[in-house]
Amino acid sequence: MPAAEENLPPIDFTRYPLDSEDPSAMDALVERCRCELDNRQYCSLPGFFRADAIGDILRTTEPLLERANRADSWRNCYLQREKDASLAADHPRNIFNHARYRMIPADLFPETSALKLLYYWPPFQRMVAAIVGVPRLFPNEDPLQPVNAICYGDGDQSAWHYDSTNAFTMTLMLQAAQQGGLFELAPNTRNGPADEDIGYMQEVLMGDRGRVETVSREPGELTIFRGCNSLHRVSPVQGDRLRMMAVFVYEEEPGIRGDPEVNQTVYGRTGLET
Ligand SMILES: O=C(O)CCC(=O)C(=O)O
Ligand SMILES: [Fe+2]
Repeated sequence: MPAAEENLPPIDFTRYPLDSEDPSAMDALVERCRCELDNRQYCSLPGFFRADAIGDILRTTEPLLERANRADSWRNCYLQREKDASLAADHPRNIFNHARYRMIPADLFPETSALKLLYYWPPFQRMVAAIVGVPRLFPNEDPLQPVNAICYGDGDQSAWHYDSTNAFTMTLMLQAAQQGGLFELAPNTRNGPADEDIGYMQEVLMGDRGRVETVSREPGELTIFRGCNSLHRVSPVQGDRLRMMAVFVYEEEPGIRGDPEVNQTVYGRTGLET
């Protein structure tokens, strides 16, 4: 590999020519993804990372797990853990689901990790900005939040939830579970925190599958989704193989750091000590 290429993220450039000098090389792909994101609230880029690179990432990520925080709680879709007695028992605010997984924060990954190479690579930031329709994206500057791996073992799952702070979320599948661990999404269960479709949300939270979509996830596949207005979850994992997913968060302005209290809940530490 030529020296100049050594520090590029291991994208399959034949399929996704982010390295091209032709500025129109990505146009068709960006357009397809924009339409998918608008219509379904998610878009997928299968085989985005080369298969050989995924093996290396798994080998270097698994040992970090022993230092990862384990979440294990019952929560509603707003990530709250207490009921609101003033509302009906079947109000979404009072419907609780079990969440259990481990989260590897950004500061445990070396700077040379392929996940960080991708996250900090300007052509990737430009591609994502074009897909989500904003002029520019910036890395999150929290020590813990920008690049994570979320890992689910046998019996682990996430609870139906909204991603409250960001307009979109990006994930890269590293390893699928033997069984289960499906990424499920109910498109447009709300238009925003003040405009929720309570009936539709109740339907999803109480197990009706009618409007729920299962999003295909193959190792190396990148997915961009609007988790802020579409309930989503990871179904229970079965079997010994860990389901491992990289999660990336970009910001629309520079200098954004996380809330230390949120960090304490998610990672078991504030991030202020690093
Ligand atoms: O693990 C996944 O596929 C999705 C995780 C998730 O819900 C999120 O990162 O917001
Ligand atoms: Fe989420």
